[in-house]
Amino acid sequence: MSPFLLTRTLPEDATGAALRADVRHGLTSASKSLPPKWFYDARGSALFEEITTLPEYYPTRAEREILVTRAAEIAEVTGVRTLIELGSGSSEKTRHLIDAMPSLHTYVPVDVSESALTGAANTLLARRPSLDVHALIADFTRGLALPGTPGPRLVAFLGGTIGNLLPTERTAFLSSVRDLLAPGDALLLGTDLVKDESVLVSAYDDAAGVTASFNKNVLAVMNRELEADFDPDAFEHVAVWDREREWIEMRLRSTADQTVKIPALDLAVDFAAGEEMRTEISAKFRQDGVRAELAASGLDLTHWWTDERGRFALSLSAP
Ligand code: AVJ
Repeated sequence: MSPFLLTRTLPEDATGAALRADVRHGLTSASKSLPPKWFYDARGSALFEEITTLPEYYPTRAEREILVTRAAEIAEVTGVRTLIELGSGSSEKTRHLIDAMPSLHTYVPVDVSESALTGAANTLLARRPSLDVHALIADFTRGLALPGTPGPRLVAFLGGTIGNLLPTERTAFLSSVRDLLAPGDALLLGTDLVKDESVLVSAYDDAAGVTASFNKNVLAVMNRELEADFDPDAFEHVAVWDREREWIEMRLRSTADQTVKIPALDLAVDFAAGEEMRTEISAKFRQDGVRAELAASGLDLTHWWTDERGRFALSLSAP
């Protein structure tokens, strides 16, 4: 058996402290918001997996199509020996990449969820017992310390999750990734593309209401972790396309005047009827914008692949 290592770079209570800080900051601001990372407890992660199977939610299928079609080419042009995957989750799509990478020596999945990491590592090791897996429990938006592994290294950030960051956060994030790369290394980035508003809005407001449940799950997370008393039935799911900034915004709209208590923060938060709190942005991209954002962080776009229907892109860039 090859080694499976699990390294925790987050202190045990880092998550709790970050949640408290984010909720206090987000709910005491003039326009209320919460960062999307708090959707993903066990139920939220399961709801997201369900979203990826919905007819309206095309990004996962479109990205998988590109990975299946291009995996051999990606392996060939990168000659990758270490694959580092940020926000690896279940690593389901990564399987296609790994299967096409005969020279791969080490896989470094990085995620905040320990259970996702061990589950994914077990599945991959069953398929490829000779692979070294060094999983990192880490928040990749807060600077990464990577294990010393053989190059060339490929950092993969899939799913379009970069779209959850604001433009200034994206630049900071891409620059920190750039700083991890040596000559010969590369970044593989998944970005959802700008398209018809109706297609975009449906993807974030599905007929079965799964995305609505996913959105409201952040209320359940605050109820459990902060002893808050949010009533999920007193909020409505909203998904809107911001055509200037080219991002989808998910919000929760209060259906009544109400006051929510958050004892762990010693806080009471007033919501007016109709008031909206932003829970996620999901930016959509164009090739020129991706190229410019990469360049601003010292990365050169070298390859651009889309699915047949041009809905989603994978780009390869190098320092
Ligand atoms: C996992 C961040 C890529 O933004 O499309 C799905 C999350 N939110 N439906 C996205 C999400 C609503 C998803 N990412």
